[in-house]
Amino acid sequence: MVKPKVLVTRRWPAAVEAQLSESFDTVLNTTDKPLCAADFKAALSSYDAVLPTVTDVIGAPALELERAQTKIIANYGVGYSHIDIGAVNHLGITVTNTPDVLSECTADLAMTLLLMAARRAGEGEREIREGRWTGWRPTHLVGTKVSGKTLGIVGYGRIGQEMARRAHHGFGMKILVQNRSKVAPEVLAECNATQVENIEALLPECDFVSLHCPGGAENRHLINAQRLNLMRPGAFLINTARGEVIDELALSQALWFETIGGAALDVFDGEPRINPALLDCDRLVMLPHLGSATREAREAMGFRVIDNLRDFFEGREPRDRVN
Ligand code: 8YV
Repeated sequence: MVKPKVLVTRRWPAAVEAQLSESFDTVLNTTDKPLCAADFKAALSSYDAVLPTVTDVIGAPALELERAQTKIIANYGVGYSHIDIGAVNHLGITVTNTPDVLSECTADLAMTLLLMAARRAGEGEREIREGRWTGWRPTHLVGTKVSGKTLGIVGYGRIGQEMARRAHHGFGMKILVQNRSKVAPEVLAECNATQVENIEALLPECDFVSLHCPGGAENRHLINAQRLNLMRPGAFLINTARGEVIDELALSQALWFETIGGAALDVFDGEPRINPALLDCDRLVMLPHLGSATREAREAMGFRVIDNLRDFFEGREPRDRVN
């Protein structure tokens, strides 16, 4: 059988690249630079499968094709709001993602951010590195206790549930949930969580709010100035979902005027560009999209892509089809 021709848009863990190359006629983008729309258009006309990441915007310009050679876009990552699913559907292309295998690591990172923001870890680190630490004193960098507080989780999918487990079983936090559909009682019961009607009902009740919903147009600026105003003074906002979910200008103002206690972001609108308004905010922890960045998760994500390709090219329904 002729091996399907597969394009990998960024460098992946070596073990995954090796396995891909064994099973498929694989082309690696050895420059490791994101491809542009024209590159994608060309790729969709010549490869059987294209394997993008979050840095690959596959929108209208790349998809203006009469017909595509590509049969499957197997995304390396769980979020796929960078792919215009409507336009892809017109071309009859299957799209898959990599759920489950990064949930624990992403929740670990969300918990890291929550703790860093509450305990002012970023500020402390900057102080030491900049030679500004003058020694211990009772009033120095006093943060907020995490244990026993209330955590609101927006989006109770796999990652949101992993976050709840860490916060509830590890830190005795009370869990409130906002989710677009009704969460099964037994799923809520695992962390003694309560689902509220909508985000307006959630925000005023929480000491911490962690975002785990999808990105894309439907959730763009879900957290806007009005909703930031509903948060408790002193509350913290954590985002490991997608940058566009937060109106970053409104967040910078809430931080600047101290209407909330702090925030911690792993994702940014238009990343890797950082909105300059955020850079001036001291009570803000920022990480460069590290949610799934562990050796274990990144390898598992790659092998999950391979599973989907095998399913597809061997005539089975791919396990993680999203369209
Ligand atoms: C991935 C992520 O590493 O899977 C996702 O949706 O946000 C990340 O943690 C990244 O998207 C890889 O494409």
